[in-house]
Amino acid sequence: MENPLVAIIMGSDSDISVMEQAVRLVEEFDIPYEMKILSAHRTPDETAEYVKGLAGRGIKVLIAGAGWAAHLAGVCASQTAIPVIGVPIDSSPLNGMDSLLSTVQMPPGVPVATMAIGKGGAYNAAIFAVRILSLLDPELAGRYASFRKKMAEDVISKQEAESGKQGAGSREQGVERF
Ligand code: C2R
Repeated sequence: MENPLVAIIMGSDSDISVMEQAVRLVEEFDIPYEMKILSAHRTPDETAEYVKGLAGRGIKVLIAGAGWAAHLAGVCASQTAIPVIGVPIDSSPLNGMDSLLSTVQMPPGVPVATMAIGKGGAYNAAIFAVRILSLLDPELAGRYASFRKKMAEDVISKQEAESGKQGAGSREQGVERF
């Protein structure tokens, strides 16, 4: 994709099923992006070189997802001044609590905007990127306003449908989204 504005990276190809939630959302907003597999642990030199080049290439936001001891987002934040959004991935026997703490507990001075664990966090990472990019892009801000309006309308229509069912004994199970 030419002139990407968002970079989405992850520590392993095994993270793709989670991080594709972020990809889906940036695509929905027509934001140019690039996706890479890079590991601060396994490919430290390649990761540092890639991240140092982001700002010069016009990339505005970096989303970094990793599981286990997830140092990827923090290491990236140490190598660039662009905002880094971290997604802790629930790939380890600790179900992502290890990744959450290693992503969120950055030492003062090197922040990572840390999302929820797993698919919902990946989805929110992309929404957070949209919010950042919207600051300087009124057209994108307008589309994001419509997205929020639709989200509210969906909740209201579900509430109306639910109150119509009360006492009727026809309640279906909610749809699992993530
Ligand atoms: P494999 O499935 O490849 O063994 O990876 C990845 O994000 C993945 O969730 C297992 C997990 O290791 C994570 N990983 C990190 C880093 N590199 C890979 N946390 C890193 O640099 O922080």
